[in-house]
Amino acid sequence: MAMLFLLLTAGAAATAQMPPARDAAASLPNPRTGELFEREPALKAWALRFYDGNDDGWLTAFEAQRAADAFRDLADSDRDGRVTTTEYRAAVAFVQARY
Ligand SMILES: [Ca+2]
Ligand SMILES: [Ca+2]
Repeated sequence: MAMLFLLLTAGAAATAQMPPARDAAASLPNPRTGELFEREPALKAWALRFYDGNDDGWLTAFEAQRAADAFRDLADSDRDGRVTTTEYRAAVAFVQARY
């Protein structure tokens, strides 16, 4: 539980402090981003709840990219810029438990 709390705290802080666009390349939508959410229903529900900007029940490429960026920040608990399988699983479990 302590790990999950740290994960939440780090993720929330990182999201709050994250500049709108870190760099131009990162802000371009990745066509494969949607796969992250299609593969994991809990993540899709989370993404729709917080990143469906126009509330139409669908994630556009831009909405999905914002959600994926936020998820990566949340999942990357050691802040090394990469999400390992372990970090990914922990973050999915966190999203499932919390949302
Ligand atoms: Ca939408
Ligand atoms: Ca990491």
